[in-house]
Amino acid sequence: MKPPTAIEIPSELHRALRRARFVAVLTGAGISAESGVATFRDAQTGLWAQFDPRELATPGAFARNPKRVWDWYAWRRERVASVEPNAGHRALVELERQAIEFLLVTQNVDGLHQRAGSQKLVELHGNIARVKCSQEGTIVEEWSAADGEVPRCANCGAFLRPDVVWFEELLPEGALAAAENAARSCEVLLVIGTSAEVYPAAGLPMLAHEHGALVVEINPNETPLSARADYVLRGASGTVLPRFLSAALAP
Ligand code: BV8
Repeated sequence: MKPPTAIEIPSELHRALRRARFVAVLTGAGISAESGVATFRDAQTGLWAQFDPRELATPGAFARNPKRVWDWYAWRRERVASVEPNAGHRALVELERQAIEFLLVTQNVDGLHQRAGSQKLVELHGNIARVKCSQEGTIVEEWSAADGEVPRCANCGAFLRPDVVWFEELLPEGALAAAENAARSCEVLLVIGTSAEVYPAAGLPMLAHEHGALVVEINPNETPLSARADYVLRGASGTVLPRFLSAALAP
């Protein structure tokens, strides 16, 4: 049966969320779109319009042109620092407060979930605010570089890089294991604002489904997950999430 795609939210879905002991959430760039942070699918703006993010977010791109990659992340870091979490991020903080067991698994590197107040959270792809030595992997709190230069590690002299997971890089083991355990154990998995195309994160909804969870997609657009989700709430997370959660969690 094709899942309902209207934004009106079926009462059985409200009941399922109320009854769930363990609620898990997987978010992608779409939940930050209403904060003004471009998603990966959005055309990059301005200087970056000519580049495909997937071409820049790779070890090869950094090896070939460290300055271009460093500058792209510096620009994104500034963008993210200048925006605020939105109603979708805040709705998930309330869900975490009310759920008996809860885990938020995010693919996002923008740190907006933490700034909204989410605590039970794993970052599958790192965090753009953190910078590390590209050789030693040690996190660096402060860095400086001559104008236009890529900063270097004070210890070994290697270039610094953002502490994010690039394509063709392994995800942090602990984060992925926690995400997979949550997918296996949860009764409800909300999949919010992701094109469901980047693995291994995109495999989590089916892992949850195989273990009996109710999978709910919240996304204004169709994705490869849509046809297999139990429910699809076809709308923007900043609008749908607060409505869904206030009705479902109402005392
Ligand atoms: C790995 C951090 C093992 C960086 C990111 C060939 C060679 C090597 C690897 C592969 C290969 N083929 C496949 C792979 C695996 C690869 C992969 O999946 N590739 C894809 C392209 C097919 N994965 C990896 O490489 C991973 N590592 O597999 O290691 C390995 C090792 C070596 C060799 C082989 C395997 C690492 C993946 C992590 C990459 N890093 N981010 C950075 O941010 O700069 S991924 C990055 O892109 C994001 O983190 C995110 O995960 C992804 C984008 O996805 P979304 O978040 O979904 O965002 P997107 O823009 O795509 O979609 C937004 C959605 O929101 C849309 O659906 C839209 O409709 C919706 N939306 C819009 N507005 C709203 C909304 N929804 C709700 N409300 C709204 N208002």
